[in-house]
Amino acid sequence: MGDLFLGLDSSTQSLSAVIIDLETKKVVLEDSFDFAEKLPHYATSRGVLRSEDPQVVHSPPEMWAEALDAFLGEMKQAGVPLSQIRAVSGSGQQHGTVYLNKEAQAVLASFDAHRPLGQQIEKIFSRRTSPIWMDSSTGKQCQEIMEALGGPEATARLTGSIAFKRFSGPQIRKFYQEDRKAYEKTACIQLVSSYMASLLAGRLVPVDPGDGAGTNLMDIRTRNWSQAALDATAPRLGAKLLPVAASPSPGSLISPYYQGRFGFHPETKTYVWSGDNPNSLIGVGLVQEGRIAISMGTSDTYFGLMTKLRTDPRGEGHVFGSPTGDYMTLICFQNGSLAREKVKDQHHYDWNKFSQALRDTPPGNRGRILLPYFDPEIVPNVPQPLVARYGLETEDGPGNVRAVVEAQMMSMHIHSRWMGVEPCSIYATGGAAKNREILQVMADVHNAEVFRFPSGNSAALGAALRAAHAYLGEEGEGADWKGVVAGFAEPIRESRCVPRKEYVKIYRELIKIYQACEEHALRGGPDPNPLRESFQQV
Ligand code: ADP
Ligand code: XUL
Repeated sequence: MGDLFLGLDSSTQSLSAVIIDLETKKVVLEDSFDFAEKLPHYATSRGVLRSEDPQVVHSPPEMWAEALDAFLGEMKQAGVPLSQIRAVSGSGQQHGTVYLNKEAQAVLASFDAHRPLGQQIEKIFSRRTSPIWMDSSTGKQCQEIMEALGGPEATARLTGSIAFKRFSGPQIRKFYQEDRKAYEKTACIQLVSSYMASLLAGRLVPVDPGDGAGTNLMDIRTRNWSQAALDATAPRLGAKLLPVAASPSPGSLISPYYQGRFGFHPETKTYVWSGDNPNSLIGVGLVQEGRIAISMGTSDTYFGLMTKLRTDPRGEGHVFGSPTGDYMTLICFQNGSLAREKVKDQHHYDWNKFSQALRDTPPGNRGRILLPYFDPEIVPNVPQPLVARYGLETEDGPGNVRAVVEAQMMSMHIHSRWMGVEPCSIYATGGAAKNREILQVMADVHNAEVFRFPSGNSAALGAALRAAHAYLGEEGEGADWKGVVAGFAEPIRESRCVPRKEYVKIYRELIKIYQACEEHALRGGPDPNPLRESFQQV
């Protein structure tokens, strides 16, 4: 066995790990640790804490730390060769913020290998729970920040996105406004990625520019915090953030805690973590412009690499930093897997029955449309849950299954037009990418070939590849991205789903109808039913 590299992905519902062997180009481990199932004492539902207000969604940061400890413990027990790991990096769900007090620094530096991590970090938080990307309770703060920065367009030009409710800046502003005392007691604000990296390094680790772009606080061009954005967000915020990490950023040694407790080699390097989406870009091998990937995890995201900066004039999409030093574009749809699951569960289906329903119903669903905003939606902006059906009975299981998947694919098509890319092939990843019937709808709606990857864990794989790339760079062996990703981030040829001409034509029409339904339900547009009925008659 050659040099091993570990990539972790601290996501909404679980912590995942991928270990790669760079010499043999093999994935030697792929595993996942489910928060709600393994750590029920945090009383989360699928990793999150909901409140009565559907817009407020948090998670306990202690749970993420306990998961890291318990997961590594499971690996040690199972005989995973942790001592052969040369370097570790990771992915965090983006935008979530962790609030640490002034004790944090000293506690991180003195972890005791004889005691579980969870117990040792109990006292480092100035806020017990972390608002995460599903939280949409900061509409007011978004408006205030954009006003201070000269409007939505100016905000997007400066930070890569207009102010988004889930982004870290608006969330920090809300915390400052609602709990000033706790804000003052906060010595350091971390993102999920930099918090997890800090637990591994045993010191406070900075945010990387890829994830920093998801805060509305970073100047997208200089990749440093923007003083104007900091001032628009909360007083003295700059003093509570470490400077954005340089790219590439030097590694540091893993905390001795992990040697003592799990048998890591004392020279194991840790590298700054990034967001799950920037790492997924690497995990699906998008190190050059021109292709698009769709990740279907808890959220659905549509993304690609971009060499020249371009922002979305409608303000729905984002520009993040790519780990290659370029940019990436991304659009995030909140009602991804959770909406598919909602429909599946409402009709008491399992995934096999869900797939069967897709096989049993005709593409175009005879013009029956579902707007599936079971949760508040990010794109398009839907502040409160809203489920609308056009010509579709609530009880019709197969009809609703097809309608939810078609809605998601058509929405992606409509809201990604600003990117100006008509992809001829799409890389699908995330938990739902294993569902071939979903991928066929994706191919037909987007008129593009769709490929799946051997690993559904593109974010964890991307993190392992980033660790390898950074390590080789530091060891003087030099590493180009194409060489590092070759043999790993390659789609399964046989998974190819080809768009079918007759259905592409149907979807071209249905997309117009879907757009009319969206206009009707969200912006009081004209009744789309006459359009729908004429479609049904063709
Ligand atoms: P995250 O990383 O956001 O936690 P994952 O990428 O691990 O999410 O995806 C998990 C999701 O995959 C589950 O919530 C589930 O809805 C979905 N999933 C699992 N199996 C299937 C399947 N056969 N068909 C469709 N979706 C599936
Ligand atoms: C991206 C986004 C989500 C999270 C959770 O902007 O909000 O994809 O990163 O995975």
